[in-house]
Amino acid sequence: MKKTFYALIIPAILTILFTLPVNLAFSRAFNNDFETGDLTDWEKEGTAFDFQPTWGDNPTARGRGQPSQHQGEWWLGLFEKYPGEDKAKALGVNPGATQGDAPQGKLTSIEFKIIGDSMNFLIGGGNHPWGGNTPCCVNLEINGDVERTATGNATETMSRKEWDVSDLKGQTAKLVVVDQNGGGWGHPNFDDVHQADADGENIPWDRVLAVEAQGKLAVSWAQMKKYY
Ligand SMILES: [Ca+2]
Ligand SMILES: [Ca+2]
Repeated sequence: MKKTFYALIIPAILTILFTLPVNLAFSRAFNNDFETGDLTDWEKEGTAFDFQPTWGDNPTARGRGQPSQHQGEWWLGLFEKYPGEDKAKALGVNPGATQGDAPQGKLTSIEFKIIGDSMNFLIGGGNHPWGGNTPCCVNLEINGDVERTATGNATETMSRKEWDVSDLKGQTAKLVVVDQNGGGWGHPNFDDVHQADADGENIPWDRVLAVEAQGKLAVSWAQMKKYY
């Protein structure tokens, strides 16, 4: 009787021990909306993202007359320089502070599998398309190729745009926020990106990343070590 008990219980415990941490690790969410208040899951280059994400409706705080219409509390507003009360205090800046258009750089997300039919996101800022000399945009990259791209419409106010990605299903992609423009309206705004199913329902990111985990690692070891 005792032998049977151990024969059953030990493999069960081992199974739980070996599968649980893996499932926990891969069922985490993606910082798709910057509500961590930092750039977790994203890698920055250049200086444009040094004070991102930005907190609250900073364009309104500076009297711009173009409310950001961001999701939650945090978003990428590359003209702004208000990275929340604590960081702003340390920087000696007040609500409404700006860094302007001059800084440039790019921000690249972790990789994820495309499992939805579409992707949607909030975008604003400059209208300098990819392919021009000084782009300011958000790109969907697969194997280094830009498969989809979007820009703002020369207003700080973000609106929701959508890409049809049904033909890209099963591929591994990443998002890249590009600021290669130091002139007028030389900044993108971005927030709250999702994949959606054929009915237009957003797919939770933990499900997207879990699918990725069955094939290859959703994040690099360097990123894993950073978050766990
Ligand atoms: Ca947000
Ligand atoms: Ca810029």
